[in-house]
Amino acid sequence: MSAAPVFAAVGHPNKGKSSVVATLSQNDAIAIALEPGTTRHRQTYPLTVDGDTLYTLVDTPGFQRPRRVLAWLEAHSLTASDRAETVAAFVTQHRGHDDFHDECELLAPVLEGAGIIYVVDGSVPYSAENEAEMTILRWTGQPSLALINSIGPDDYSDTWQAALGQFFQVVRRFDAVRAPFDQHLSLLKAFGQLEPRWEQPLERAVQHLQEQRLRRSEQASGLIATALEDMMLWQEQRILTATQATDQSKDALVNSLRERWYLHQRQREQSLRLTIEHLYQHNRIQRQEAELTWHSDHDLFSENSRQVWGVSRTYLTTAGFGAGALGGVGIDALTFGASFGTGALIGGLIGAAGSYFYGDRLTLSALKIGPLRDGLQTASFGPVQDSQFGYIVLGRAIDHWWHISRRNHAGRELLDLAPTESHWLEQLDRDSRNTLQRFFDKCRKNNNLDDEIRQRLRHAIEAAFAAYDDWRLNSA
Ligand SMILES: Nc1nc2c(ncn2[C@@H]2O[C@H](COP(=O)(O)OP(=O)(O)O)[C@@H](O)[C@H]2O)c(=O)[nH]1
Ligand SMILES: [Mg+2]
Repeated sequence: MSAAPVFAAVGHPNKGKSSVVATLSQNDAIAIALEPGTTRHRQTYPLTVDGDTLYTLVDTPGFQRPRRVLAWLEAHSLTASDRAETVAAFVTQHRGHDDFHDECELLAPVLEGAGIIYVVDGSVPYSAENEAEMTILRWTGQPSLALINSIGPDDYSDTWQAALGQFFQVVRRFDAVRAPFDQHLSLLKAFGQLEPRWEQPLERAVQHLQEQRLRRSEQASGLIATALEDMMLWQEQRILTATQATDQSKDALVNSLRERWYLHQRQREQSLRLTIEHLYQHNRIQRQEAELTWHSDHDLFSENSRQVWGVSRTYLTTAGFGAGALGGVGIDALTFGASFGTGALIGGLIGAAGSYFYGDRLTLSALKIGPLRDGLQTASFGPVQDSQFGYIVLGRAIDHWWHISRRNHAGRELLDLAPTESHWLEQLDRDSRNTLQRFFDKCRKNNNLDDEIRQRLRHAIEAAFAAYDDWRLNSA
């Protein structure tokens, strides 16, 4: 089998080279900075699936003095056939010199056989410096493609396209921050077409990446199902001494258990999020984006969360109960949108607005105080009696998964939570909705959950992933 291909991202400083490398190698540890010159030495980032390196990306410093390099090359080349050797001679002669440090760093991997990914910023005009860079790269004779990554609002990509087309066999627009997964795969396929010895390893890479993506979404549905079960069944418990049990008023005890119940649920949701982020190799989201922690408006128990992810009372009392739930009206008549009227599923249309904290309106099963044993008593509180809570947890979990699974590793943007006119559940098939409702019901009654309902829940969540995706695309 051929060795895994190596690609070097090269170009001007500050045009998105490191961003392209981060995205294609699924590595969010790569330095991406506002200041040019963040990358002083080349760095190698392998993309590994199941311990198998599929390809390697090399991040390089940008060209500093391309026209002087080209002048040297032209002065030292005798014929067209010695050009690659001339570039190699340049690097040998200038290695260790301060003047051409960056050029040597970026040319070395190419001379060692790396494919070239030339990254330009389509939002600034093409310049003579670029022409020198492209000429130098062409002289290396290595397979190459050019990516137009637009950083700013202006668009010069048409002139770029024309200019790049004269130097590179393949020219693509590629937004390092937003390019969807399919575009990553399509870049790999394009490289496979450029270089016969890479065709087979890159086909394999595409296949592995597709399998990995499927596997990850299956794992994600399992993680969400487990978290949902934990959170719906959670009982807060406290051991009381006989004196505590008599001294403390029941209200105070309930309040303190309730506070602890909120805290536990927030932490459980947080740990689910971290696990999902790590599953997709996003290890630094919390640190890079402190604002992202879903405080205030985005808290699990905020009114805002209830409005976006909760469901209407009508939905709660009908879904999952089958025909006849509404006094003879068959469930089939309850085609959402049509019978309920637009937005009837949206929890926000029903219930009080204005209160910031929604959590105190959740019903939890009554406080239970166990029998006195050895001077101790167990007080327990929960589980939650409102299925509404389950819909909020689920909606938030799927929304988070959706952002993370589509997030490029160059992404440094906040995760948004845009308000919409319709509820995502409207896109979910009836069976899956039914399963969800049945699951929440069983949790509420603290019935034994068996493997069958767990299995069904996982399938429902997988269906919900797809439904959610449709909803996002349609409401964008
Ligand atoms: N909006 C946007 N910004 C980008 C994109 N690619 C890079 N940037 C920003 O441009 C700057 C330079 O990117 P970087 O990858 O470090 O460039 P390098 O110096 O060529 O490695 C950083 O501030 C990036 O966040 C992109 O596709 N869209
Ligand atoms: Mg860089």
